[in-house]
Amino acid sequence: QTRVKEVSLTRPIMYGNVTVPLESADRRRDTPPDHTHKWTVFVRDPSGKDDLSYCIKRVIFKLHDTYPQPTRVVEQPPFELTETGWGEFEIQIRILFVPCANEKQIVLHHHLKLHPYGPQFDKLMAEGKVELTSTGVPVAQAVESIVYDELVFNEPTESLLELLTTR
Ligand code: SLL
Repeated sequence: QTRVKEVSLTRPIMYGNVTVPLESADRRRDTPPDHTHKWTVFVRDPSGKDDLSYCIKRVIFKLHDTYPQPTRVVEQPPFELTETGWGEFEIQIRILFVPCANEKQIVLHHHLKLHPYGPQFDKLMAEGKVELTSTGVPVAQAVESIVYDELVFNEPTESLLELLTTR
């Protein structure tokens, strides 16, 4: 495929996870009893309006080895995966592009966040907005860790240029 010289294209993406406490209604018969949270890891268009399948062919999420079949392949949008668990760990996110892009796959690393902590949480605590259990532990709440990023394509193929500029 012909590459277009001296052109560099960027495609904004967002990736990360959202987490909620695992409610009893969400437990399935095979959910391990020590699981406390339900989370979704994703790669998506930042605006939420577009789906990325015109340039992304597949996303492979590699989970912690404590999970059965830790390599999870998502072949179509939405490129996301929902699981339950008890612990935080690093998720490897491998992005493969459509063949006509002729681009190397890229690997992102995302630290799965389950627990509330950090400046935002400290502020809520200071303002007395966090409900505590009788033992002084914060009542589990929705948590997220999301990153905005840009895919950069240097000297894209003509097809990729067309794909990215006609949207
Ligand atoms: C650690 N960071 O250092 C932790 C590992 C592993 C989390 C966290 C569930 C696994 C399952 C799960 O939440 N694993 O029961 O399928 O040890």
